[in-house]
Amino acid sequence: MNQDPNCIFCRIVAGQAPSDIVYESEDVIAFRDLHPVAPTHVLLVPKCHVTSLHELAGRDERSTLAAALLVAARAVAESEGLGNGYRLISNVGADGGQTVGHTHVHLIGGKPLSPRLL
Ligand code: DGP
Repeated sequence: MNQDPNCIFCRIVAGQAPSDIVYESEDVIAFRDLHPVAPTHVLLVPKCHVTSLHELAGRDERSTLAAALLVAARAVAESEGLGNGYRLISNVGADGGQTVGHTHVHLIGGKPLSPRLL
């Protein structure tokens, strides 16, 4: 599996950095964000190092990893009791506000969120 030893999320995947893991499958890991913005704030992360969702969509011809991220989102939403709904966000690149260069989707919920994104 493609891994980058300098990437903090690769280090979490490898068990070399601490994290609060809430879900794991063959291809995806999910752990609580270090700086939560809502009662539930979980990061859904492919185990292999791909820099962004844009990059992943270009490589993942059968959408296997993209689908695995959505399956993970559903599982985490269920286990976190988010029956009233939640939000998925993926920041892509510098203008998208991405600060960690390893694909991740934020799952945010546990309170009513504004319909306004910005
Ligand atoms: P983004 O801006 O979309 O790239 O979000 C990156 C998120 O990753 C940000 O909300 C904080 C979180 N984060 C950064 N470093 C760590 C870490 O070492 N552990 C955990 N759990 N979260 C981290």
